[in-house]
Amino acid sequence: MAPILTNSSEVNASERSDNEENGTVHVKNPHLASMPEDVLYHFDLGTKTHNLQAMFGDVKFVCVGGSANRMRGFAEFMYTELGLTGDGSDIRDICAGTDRYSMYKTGPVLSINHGMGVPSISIMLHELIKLLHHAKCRDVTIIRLGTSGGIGLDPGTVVITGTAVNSFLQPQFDQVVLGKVITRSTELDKDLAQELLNCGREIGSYLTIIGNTMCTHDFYEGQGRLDGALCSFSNEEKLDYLKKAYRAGVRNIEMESTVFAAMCHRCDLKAAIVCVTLLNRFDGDQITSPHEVLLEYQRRPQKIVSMFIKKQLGLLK
Ligand code: R2B
Ligand code: URA
Repeated sequence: MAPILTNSSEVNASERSDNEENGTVHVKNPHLASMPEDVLYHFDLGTKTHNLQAMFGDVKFVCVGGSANRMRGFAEFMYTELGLTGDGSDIRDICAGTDRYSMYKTGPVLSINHGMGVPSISIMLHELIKLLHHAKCRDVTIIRLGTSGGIGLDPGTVVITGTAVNSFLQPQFDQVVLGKVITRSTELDKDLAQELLNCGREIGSYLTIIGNTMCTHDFYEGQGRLDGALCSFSNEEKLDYLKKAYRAGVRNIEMESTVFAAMCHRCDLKAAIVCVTLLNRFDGDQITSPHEVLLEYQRRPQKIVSMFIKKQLGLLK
């Protein structure tokens, strides 16, 4: 059995309190400080080629989500929500030099897409956290806005993650490093989750709850679907698994929450996950709602996050 390093073995107490005091984004990598240049390859940005502090130093909210189009739509939405004037032509893809990720900045809000699954979001987060660090950003809140499969909930319900758990229902993210497993905590900011819940309740036109979120490494077999190209289990076994997850407080399933929570926690970033459910997995596996309905569902987390940001900026009571 591979040795397990726990999160606490990585954390040095003085390092943590330091970060909490000045609010800057700290990378937890001793090698970075001695690098003459840092190329953020998948963003097509770098410390020598770009003045990251001038470009991003005022960022306070980072919103991430899977699809590039959805995150562009969110940036356009925030542009009007924040009352930014102009023709919107300054909403341009900062990462236009690469087709890996798209990034938009509207005032203090950065919107970035992360693709599907743990490896894709993890690469994005490494470069994003370094970017925030190089740009000397302070007091940053990061929120993932996503889609998910619901468990025992009507489609369209918004789930704010209480705890992100893995497929074994454990509140941890296991990263293989140099052939060994490092286990990291998936703790999220409880106050932030509550504030987002309050925004959802204030909007009131759909149900918003706090529940646990299960993160899997596959959309089909990994989420207990019977409709993939491969399936090795019965409908009864599938339902047993989903019921077990439900009893453990899991209310939705997606594919990025554990690594998102773990990396943000390790770097002292205040983080939350707000996902809409597209279907109730007790009722089926296929997503059959019309396109327009799904688009409206996907705007629900955006409205909650927008209200939260506006309240934080004093634009709303
Ligand atoms: C939710 O939706 C995607 C799969 O359809 C995945 O990125 C996720 O977490
Ligand atoms: N995204 C997922 O990961 N699972 C679903 O069931 C729906 C969206």
